[in-house]
Amino acid sequence: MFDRVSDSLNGVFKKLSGNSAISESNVREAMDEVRSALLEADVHFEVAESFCKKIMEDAVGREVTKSLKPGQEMIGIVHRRLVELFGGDPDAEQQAPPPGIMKLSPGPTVIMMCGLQGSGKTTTCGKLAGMLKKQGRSVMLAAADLQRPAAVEQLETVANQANTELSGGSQVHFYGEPDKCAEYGKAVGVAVKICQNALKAAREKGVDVLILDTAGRLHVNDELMGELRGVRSMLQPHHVFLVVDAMTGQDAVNSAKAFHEQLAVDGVILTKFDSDTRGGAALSVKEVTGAPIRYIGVGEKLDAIEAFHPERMAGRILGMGDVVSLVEKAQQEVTEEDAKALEAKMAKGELDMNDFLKQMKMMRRMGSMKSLLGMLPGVGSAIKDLDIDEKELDRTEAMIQSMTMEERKKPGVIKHTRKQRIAKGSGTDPNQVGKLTKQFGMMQKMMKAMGGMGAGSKAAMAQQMAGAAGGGGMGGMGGLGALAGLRKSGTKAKKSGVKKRKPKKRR
Ligand SMILES: Nc1nc2c(ncn2[C@@H]2O[C@H](COP(=O)(O)OP(=O)(O)O)[C@@H](O)[C@H]2O)c(=O)[nH]1
Ligand SMILES: [Mg+2]
Repeated sequence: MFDRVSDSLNGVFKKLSGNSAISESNVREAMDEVRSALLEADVHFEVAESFCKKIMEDAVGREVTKSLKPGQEMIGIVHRRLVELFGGDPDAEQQAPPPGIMKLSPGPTVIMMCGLQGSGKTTTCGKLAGMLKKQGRSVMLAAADLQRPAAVEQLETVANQANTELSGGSQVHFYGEPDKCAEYGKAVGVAVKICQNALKAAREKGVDVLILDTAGRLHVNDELMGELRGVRSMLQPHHVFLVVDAMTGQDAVNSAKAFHEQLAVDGVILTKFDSDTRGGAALSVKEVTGAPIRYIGVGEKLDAIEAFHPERMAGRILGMGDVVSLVEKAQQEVTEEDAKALEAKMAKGELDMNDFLKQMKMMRRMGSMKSLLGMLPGVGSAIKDLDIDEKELDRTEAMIQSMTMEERKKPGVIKHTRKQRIAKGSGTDPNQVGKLTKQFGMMQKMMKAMGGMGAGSKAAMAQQMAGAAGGGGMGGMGGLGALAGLRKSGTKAKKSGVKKRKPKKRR
């Protein structure tokens, strides 16, 4: 998402490192470059302008701390301003956790979703429902988009998917009146009526959270805004979330402004963050609309949603990685005992293909290999052009699954005829099976060596291995080693992964 902005900022820091102090002329030159990079990333021009101006003011005339190079000093300054740009507090000792969704008793907490057509409202309803379900809260999704019966059906499908695909105790209910679509556009207030009926149903069922999936249009217009204002004033939702497609850049920001003026939204959910866009919307939306980003959508699947942390995002842009998020993801998947057992096995070089298969499945539930590796400090930029083939992982899984338990424990015993059978069973060829067992042997040795290493060198090793895996082979196997230790070193990473920079007084 922020590749180009990241590159340009890092280029500036590198250049500045050659100087003994930060002078007005070299900062001015640097800021010209940063400004162009931001504009090129489709950042709103006023935002780019004020961002660079603030950094100039922070930097000029500041004596470089003895232990820091001017480049490093500048990273600190830019990091603070990025945190601020995303709506965080750069002076806070510890960042406040992102505000969650209100808990009311008796419920329900009412959430109204709004946004342009295709921005991802319906999908995001399902993602929020899944997130709440994980927290043990019951949810009702209500179809208040009556433009087409298909839109009502889509929400019902999403609610069913959230129930079947996502783990967690509570249920996701659905409320819809598809037959009312015929009245839409003729009678005023059909959508409002349905929302009221849904609220009644939600109260009767005693659900904790009611989410209203409202209609969108291709562009902001009075009719739509009138309808949405009606829903807002009659239902008095506790949260109004605006869903914004990150791919639409400045247009998205302009429409967000219009929505916010009419509906006073309390947060933006930026979708399609996984796409290859330039990041302009993400960098401008808070400054232009005043509404902070609360969640980001990172894929089409229902579990592809993350809470937005300004400080962590700033860290990702500056190539500092986001170890904290990675640790949190790992902690959701691995228990403490599992992690300990695994680490002991790894240190002894006893990790077998069964453990490997389990870990690989766990990791793949956390996200794509590239997105995970990108969260390690310094790795993101190193692998950004790398094409990590997720299908390679499918093949690896299939090959291991075609092996007997004995073979998984000691891949060395696999001889030629068995290789052929495994290849047949997994739709691969014997050479690939041979390559897998050979590489696995190598990895076992490497893991043994890694047992005694610190976290820093593990990350460096993971980076190296990711590079090696890029050409195919075991595609990203290297990341596993580094990830396995995360659970245990979680607290440590929290302290050292994303550094807090104290504000320094200007002279
Ligand atoms: N890659 C990606 N696609 C998304 C994301 N959120 C939504 N989409 C896709 O965007 C399209 C429109 O989504 P939908 O929920 O129907 O939008 P709505 O018209 O606002 O309700 C669908 O194809 C979704 O799968 C996301 O975070 N990442
Ligand atoms: Mg929809």
